[in-house]
Amino acid sequence: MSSNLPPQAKVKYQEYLDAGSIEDRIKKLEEFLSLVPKHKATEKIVALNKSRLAKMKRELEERRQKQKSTQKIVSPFSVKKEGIQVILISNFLNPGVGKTSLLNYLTGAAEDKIGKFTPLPEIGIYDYQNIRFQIVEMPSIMEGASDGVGSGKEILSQLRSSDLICFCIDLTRNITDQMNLLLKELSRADIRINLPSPPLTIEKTGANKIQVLFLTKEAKDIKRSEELTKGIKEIVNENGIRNAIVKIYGDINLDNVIDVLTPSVVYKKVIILGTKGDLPHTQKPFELLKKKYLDKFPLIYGTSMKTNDFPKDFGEIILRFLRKIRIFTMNNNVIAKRPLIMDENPTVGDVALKVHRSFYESFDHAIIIREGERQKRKKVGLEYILKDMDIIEIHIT
Ligand SMILES: Nc1nc2c(ncn2[C@@H]2O[C@H](COP(=O)(O)OP(=O)(O)O)[C@@H](O)[C@H]2O)c(=O)[nH]1
Ligand SMILES: [Mg+2]
Repeated sequence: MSSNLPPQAKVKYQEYLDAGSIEDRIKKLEEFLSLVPKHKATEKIVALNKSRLAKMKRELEERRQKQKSTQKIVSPFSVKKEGIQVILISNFLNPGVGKTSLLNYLTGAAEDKIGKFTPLPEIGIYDYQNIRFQIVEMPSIMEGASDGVGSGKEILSQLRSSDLICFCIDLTRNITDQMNLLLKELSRADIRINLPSPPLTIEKTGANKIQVLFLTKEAKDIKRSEELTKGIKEIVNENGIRNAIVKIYGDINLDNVIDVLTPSVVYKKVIILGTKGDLPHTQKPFELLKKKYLDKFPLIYGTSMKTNDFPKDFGEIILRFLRKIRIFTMNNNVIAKRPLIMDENPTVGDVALKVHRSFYESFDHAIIIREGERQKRKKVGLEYILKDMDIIEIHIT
C-alpha cells in the first residue's frame, strides 16, 4: 500500500483484505475508495481498486442471476411494467414529502393514503393523450438503503428497471440533505443519472491479447491516449479478461471502462419535482435547487398539490426527455387511438416488428401520412425513417 494514503484509508484497506463474504469485501473496498483523495499520485491505486470492485460486482451479479433462476420469488416491491414506468422516490421523512399526493393528482389513485406511511409501492395510470404512463410511488429510502436498510435493495432494484425516476424534494426542508442522500444511495446502487452510456464496447475475442481501437474522430482526439490505452489494458486484464477488443467511439475515461465492465451499472433519466411550493419560504429553496443541480438535472419543476401547480404537459415533457416518439397505425383508413411509443428515429421496419413479426416478414410497402408536408401521403419501404406523430399503414404481400 502506498504511503500517499491517509491512515483511515489504510485501516479500511486492511478491513477489505480481512473481509469474508464478497458483499463485505465490496462494501469495504467502496469505503476505502471513498477515503482515498483523488489526485495524480493516487490515480493508479484508484483505477486498480475500482477495477477489482467491478470484478467482484460481476461475480456477485452472476451469483445472483443463478439464484434468481432457481428461486423465482417475486419481491413485494417489484412492479410489473405497464406502459412507460415513472417512479416517484424520496427520502424517508415524517410527515412525507408529498409523493402520494402527486400520484393521486396524476392518476386519481391512493387518495385515502395521503398523509400515511407508504410501506409498499402504490400504482396508478396517468393517461396523457392516450399514452399510458404507469406512475409508481415507491416507499421512501433511508441512509444505507443500498446496503439493504429498510428494504432498500428491493426498492433500488425497481428503480433500476424503470423508464424514468422523479426525485421528490420537499421544498420546506433542507434540499441539499435530501438530494445528497438520494444521490449517494443511487450511486452506490450503480445507477448513473442523466448520463449516456459510455461510447465504448468490450468484446471478447479468440486472439490472445487486448486490443484498443479509437474509431471516431472524437475518440482519436482524446489527449494522453497512449496512457489511456495502457490503463484500459490493465483494467481489462485485472478483470480476468485476457483476450478482448475494446472499441472506442467518443470521449471516454477510465471510469467509463470500469462501468462497462460492471454489469450492475445502469443509466437512468431523472427529473426533480420540488413539492409543497404553496407553503411560505419555499421560493428561495426552489431557486437554490435549480442553481445547484441544473447542470446535472435539466428538468427541475416546482409543484404544489394545494394550488394544483404542476406542468400541464407532463406527458409531453417525459416523452421528449426520454427521446420517445408516437407513431399511429392505420388500418382500413381507421387511425388507432393509442399511439405506439418508439425510440427516436425508428425505421418503418422497426415499427412493423413492434406491431407483429408477420408484418415485418410479409412486408410489401407502407403508406405514411405526415401533417405539414407538401406531399402528405407517401409510399415508402422498410428503411424509411419516421417522425413523431406519423401515421403508418403497413401493406403485406
Ligand atoms: N401544503 C401542501 N401540503 C402538501 C402538498 N403535498 C402534500 N402535502 C401534505 O404533505 C403530507 C404528506 O403527503 P403525502 O402525499 O402522503 O407524502 P408521501 O409520504 O411522500 O407520500 C400530507 O399531509 C399532505 O397533505 C402540497 O403541495 N402542499
Ligand atoms: Mg406516500
